Amino acid sequence: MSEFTPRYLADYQVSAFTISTIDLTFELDDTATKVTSVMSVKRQGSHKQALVLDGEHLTLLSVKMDECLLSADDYFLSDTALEIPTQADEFLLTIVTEINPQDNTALEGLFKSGDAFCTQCEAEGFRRITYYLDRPDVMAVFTTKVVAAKDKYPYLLSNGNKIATGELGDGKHFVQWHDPFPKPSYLFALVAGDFDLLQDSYVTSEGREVALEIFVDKGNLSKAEHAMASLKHAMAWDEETFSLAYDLDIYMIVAVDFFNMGAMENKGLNVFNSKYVLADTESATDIDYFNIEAVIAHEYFHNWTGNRVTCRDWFQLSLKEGLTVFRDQEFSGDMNSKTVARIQNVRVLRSQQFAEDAGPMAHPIRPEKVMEMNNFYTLTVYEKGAEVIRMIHTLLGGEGFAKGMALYFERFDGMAVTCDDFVNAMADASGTDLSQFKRWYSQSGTPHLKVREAFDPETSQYQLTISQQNQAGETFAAEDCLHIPVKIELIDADSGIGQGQLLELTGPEQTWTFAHYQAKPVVALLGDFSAPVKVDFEQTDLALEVLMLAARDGFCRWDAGQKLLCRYLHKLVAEPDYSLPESLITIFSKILQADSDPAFTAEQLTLPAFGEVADQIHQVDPVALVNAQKKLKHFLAAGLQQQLTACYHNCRQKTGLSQQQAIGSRALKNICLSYLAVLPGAESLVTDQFGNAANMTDTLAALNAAAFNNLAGFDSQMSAFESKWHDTPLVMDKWFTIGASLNSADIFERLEALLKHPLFSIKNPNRARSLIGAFISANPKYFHCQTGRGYRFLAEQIKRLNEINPQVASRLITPLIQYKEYDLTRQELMLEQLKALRALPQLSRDLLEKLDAALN
Ligand code: 0A1
Ligand code: ZN
Repeated sequence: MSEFTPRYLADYQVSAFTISTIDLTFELDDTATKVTSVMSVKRQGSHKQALVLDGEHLTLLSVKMDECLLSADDYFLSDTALEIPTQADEFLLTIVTEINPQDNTALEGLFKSGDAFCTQCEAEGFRRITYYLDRPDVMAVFTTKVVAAKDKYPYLLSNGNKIATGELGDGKHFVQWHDPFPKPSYLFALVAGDFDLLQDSYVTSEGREVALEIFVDKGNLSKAEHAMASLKHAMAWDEETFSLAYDLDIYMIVAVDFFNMGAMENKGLNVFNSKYVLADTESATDIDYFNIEAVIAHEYFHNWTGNRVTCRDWFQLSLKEGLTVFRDQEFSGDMNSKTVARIQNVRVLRSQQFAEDAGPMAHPIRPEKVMEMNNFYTLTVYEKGAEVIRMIHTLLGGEGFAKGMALYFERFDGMAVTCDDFVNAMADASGTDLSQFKRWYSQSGTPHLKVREAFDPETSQYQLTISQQNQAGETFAAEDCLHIPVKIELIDADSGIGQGQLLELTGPEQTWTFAHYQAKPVVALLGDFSAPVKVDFEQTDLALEVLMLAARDGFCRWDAGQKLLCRYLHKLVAEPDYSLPESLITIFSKILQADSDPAFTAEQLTLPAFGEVADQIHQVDPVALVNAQKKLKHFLAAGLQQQLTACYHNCRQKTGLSQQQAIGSRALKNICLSYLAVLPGAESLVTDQFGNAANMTDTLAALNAAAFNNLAGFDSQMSAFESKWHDTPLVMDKWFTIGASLNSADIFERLEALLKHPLFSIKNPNRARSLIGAFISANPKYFHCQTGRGYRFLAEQIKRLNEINPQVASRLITPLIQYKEYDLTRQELMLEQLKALRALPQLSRDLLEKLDAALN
């Protein structure tokens, strides 16, 4: 079947036709929306090819070329295309289609989120609205008229500026919008509904007054304030950092409850998962606040990196995503603690992206082969893509990078371009040779650095040797060395004073010599995590302890502690009775005493994630790893009990803190609680915090501690929580998540009961993820249980989702396709489920691509 054949980057060809304008009219109806599209089409170059428009799940009502109505004999219609074998070079094409938003549970194209109509067109959703050249390098000026009943849909929104409104008969009204910026179809959006509206305005550095509008479900107005403040911060930051100002007179954000992803950057009309808009201190955690600020900024930054300059084809997705993630990370670092924000990025890479890069769906940040584009909105394209941009920033310096950005916009504003175009602009503007660096776009698999050191007291010379090992790929040979920036710091063993330096590793192995050291210095490697690599370097416990306290680079201080903890987790996995050294207590006691930022101390005390350690151990027994984590946690909790208790109460009593300080203090308090809760007699502490919590961060910390340790108060706390938050969907998502992560042998009966809960709906992606996603990621002990019941549970839910929402199904299958990470028993149990899924009739393209990659 043609829709199931892969596409290759190497086959890219410019479009045979262009569309310069499209005039759309939507007559909205739950089950039969009529879409009329009038397009100016022009042949591009001299050829005789037919016009082939993309279209899926559409009912074609009519096709007109200029004034001539076509009959079914004049075109070919298939499940995926409308082919018009015309010889005309330039014409007006009018197409009328009918679509069914109500039944659109895939949430691509036009769908219903509760009572509102809403669209999602990236990557290839526009073809579910009308027949079109649905590819990012076809850019048109859109005019959109929306017609609907006025009482149910008082707000009718689309991209650009409002140009006309009016009343029609039958209680209907219309609004017409015009977006002056030519754009690809994936940036088209339409929303219709009844909302509360938060309004504000912003005057840009160019003097443009921009109306800022956030639309939320009725009753949620006060929960949009943080999003609005974040938007204004993002607008100011982009002006200050990159001299980029907003370009329309209105910027709208709509929060919806049904959404597959985080948010979407449609020109002038962002559509957001309500999770990334709504917050107040009672119902949202500090992490929610951080994420809202980051996602609001991410979508706003796309206006330049994505919309003004877009992607030539979908293989170039990282052109906009890697760059925009880098920009939002920098913004978050500036708005919060830079080091803590960086640590969070690295945790995501190590615990999830590395596994993706080691699994069957591994791909370069610029993929070369794609079957279903929605499968490539990945941690690799986004997060590793951002690391690649960060390395350019490191190599060029902030000023060089800013010059590169300026040249990029000077050359490509209004165009659809490639990753190479971006790197060339960076190279040309800064006079840096980035030709070798470009290989990062073609390689997959996490590069390995091997590090050796030597010290000669005679000559006072210290030598550092670094080699690189990379995996071969389609267009990348293992011998093709990468250009890797390695930030180091050499700490004088006597004085504790450090010297920083940037090394550029370009060959298979290089040695650097440093003179004038009386004693062997301690090296802090990969400052600020200067490259997305794994490092094999056997530093002693003592060296790591020096780094934990003395490295100037905050990331390195944190990383040394994580390495130490990983080392002992590995030992415990191999030998469950291994007795842990007292030195661990001594060093973490010093960490607790150090006068650091509490948010940073909390990070230092957080154990490496399950996924991160699993990725480091060949064919790990997952339950042995869970037990190792538990043992290490008990050991530290028991050894540090007094200090943790004092620190906990100290944080709890603090008053008069700034918002930032309060967030840090809560983080530290709650990590202390998570340790103390594993000790006997901890119930009262958890119950007390649950009962007295003044915000959602503290409430959830208590509930999580109760769930993790299966404490006696858990069920009554969950009931109290449910009664209080029954009507607040985003908070009930948290409730389902905690229910699914309970450490209790009857978890499977509980999961079945949660699936039947009146508030559970598998059709809502947030809700599906809050239960199924939480179980597979936050409950490794039972997900990986020996009976295979966890895998069976997941496979059953994927089977249901395959027909309802293939994108959600495809994301949830991740741990199963990464089966090679685990021991042979688990591998077999996972394979059994993968094979059963592969045999399903009506398998979606999304799942099929992943299953074939995993099983072949
Ligand atoms: N461009 C959006 C992400 C996004 C991608 C696909 C979607 O639907 C299939 C929705 C959103 C972003 O980077 O925020
Ligand atoms: Zn994005």
